[in-house]
Amino acid sequence: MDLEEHEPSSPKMHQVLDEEGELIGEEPDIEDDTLKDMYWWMFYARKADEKALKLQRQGRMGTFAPIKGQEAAQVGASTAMKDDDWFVPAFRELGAYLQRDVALEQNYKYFMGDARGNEIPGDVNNLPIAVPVSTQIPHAVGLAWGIKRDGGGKAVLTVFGDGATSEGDFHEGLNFAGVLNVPAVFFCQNNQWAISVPFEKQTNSETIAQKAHAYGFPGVFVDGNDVLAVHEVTKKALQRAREEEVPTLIEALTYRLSMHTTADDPTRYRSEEELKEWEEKDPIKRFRIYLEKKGIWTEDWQQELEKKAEDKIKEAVDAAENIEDPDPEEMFKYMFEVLPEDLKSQMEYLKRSLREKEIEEEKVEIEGGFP
Ligand SMILES: Cc1ncc(C[n+]2csc(CCOP(=O)(O)OP(=O)(O)O)c2C)c(N)n1
Ligand SMILES: [Mg+2]
Repeated sequence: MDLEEHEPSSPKMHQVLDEEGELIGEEPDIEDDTLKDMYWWMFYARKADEKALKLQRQGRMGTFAPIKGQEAAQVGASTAMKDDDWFVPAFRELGAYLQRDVALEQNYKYFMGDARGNEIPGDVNNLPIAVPVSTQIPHAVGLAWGIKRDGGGKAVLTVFGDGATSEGDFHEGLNFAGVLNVPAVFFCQNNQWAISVPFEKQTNSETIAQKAHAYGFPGVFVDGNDVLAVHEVTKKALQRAREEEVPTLIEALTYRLSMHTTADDPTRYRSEEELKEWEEKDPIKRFRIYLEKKGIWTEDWQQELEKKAEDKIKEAVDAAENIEDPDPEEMFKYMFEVLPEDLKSQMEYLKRSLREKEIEEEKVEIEGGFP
C-alpha cells in the first residue's frame, strides 16, 4: 500500500494574468465597463488608503489598517458579488467596502474613532467592521444558514486573514458550514503576515485552501494580486453557493505592502528584500498593463481618475472632520436596558462635569476673561 496515493494533493494557484500583466489562458468574459470599474475601485482604494495614512500621521485619524497591496483581492472578490449577497468583513477592507457602497466618509469617520462610521446604509447588505479576529466567520455561517432556511437564492461572502485561520472560530464556522451546506464563501486574504507572525509560523499546511477538504467542501487557491483570477473564482464560488448551497474556501495569496496598522513598524520583523519583491508584483500595475494592451487604459483616462479620486477624497475628509460631535451620553445608551450602578454614577459624573464646563464657558463669555 502506497500512502501517497491516499493523500489529498495541494492545490495549484489559479492565475489569469502573469506577473507582467500578460494573459496566461483564455481572455476572460468580462465587459469593458466592468474592467474599467474594477480598475477604478482599485485605484481609488489605493489613493484613499494613502490619504488615511497621511491623516493618521498628522494626528487627524486614530489607528488605521492599510490595505496597500491587497486591492486586487478585495475588488476582485467584491465585484463578483451581487448587491443582495451579504458581505461580512474583518477590518482591513477599505477596497471592498468602497465598492460595496460604504462612502469613504464613513470609513474615515470610523478610523477617526467615531462609531457612526460603522453604520451601514440600510439598503446595503454588509455587516459592520469586525476587529476581533475571526469572530465574523461564525456570524457569516449563521447568516448563510438563515438565508438557506428562508428559501436561499443569496450568498454570503466573508473575508478574513491568514492569522484568522488559527482561531477556533474559523474551524467551528467552516465545520458548521460543511455540515449544514450553507451558501457561504470563505475568502482568506493570505497577506502572509499576522502582525509580526509570518505564514510559515501560522500553519504547517502548504496552503490555507487545502484545509477545506477536512470540512467536506472545495478549497480554491488563487493569485490574490491578479484581479481577474480572483473575480473569476469568487464569481463561480458564489454562484455555486446560491444555486447548489455548497460552501467554498478561497485562499487569495497576496501581500500587505504597508504596516499592519499605523501602530506597527514592520521594518522590525520583515526584510527589505521581501518587500521589494512584492512591490514588483503590485496588483494595480499588473492590471494596468493588461488594460493598456487592450486599449482601455490611457494616460488621459488615468488623469481623469486621478482628478475624480482627489475630489472625492477631499470631500470625504471634509465631511468626516466636520461632523457634529456626538452626545457623550450616547456611550451609556446601547449596552444595557437598565444601567448598572457603577455606570450610572459614571454617567452622572459626566453630566455634572459637562454642566460645570458649560458654566465656566458662560462665565468667560460674560467676564471676557480666561478660565
Ligand atoms: C481575537 C483577537 N485576538 C487578537 C487580536 C489582535 N490582532 C489584531 S489583527 C491581528 C492579526 C490578524 O492577522 P490576519 O488574520 O492575518 O489579518 P491581517 O491583519 O493580516 O489582515 C491580531 C492578532 C484581535 N484583534 N482579536
Ligand atoms: Mg494576514
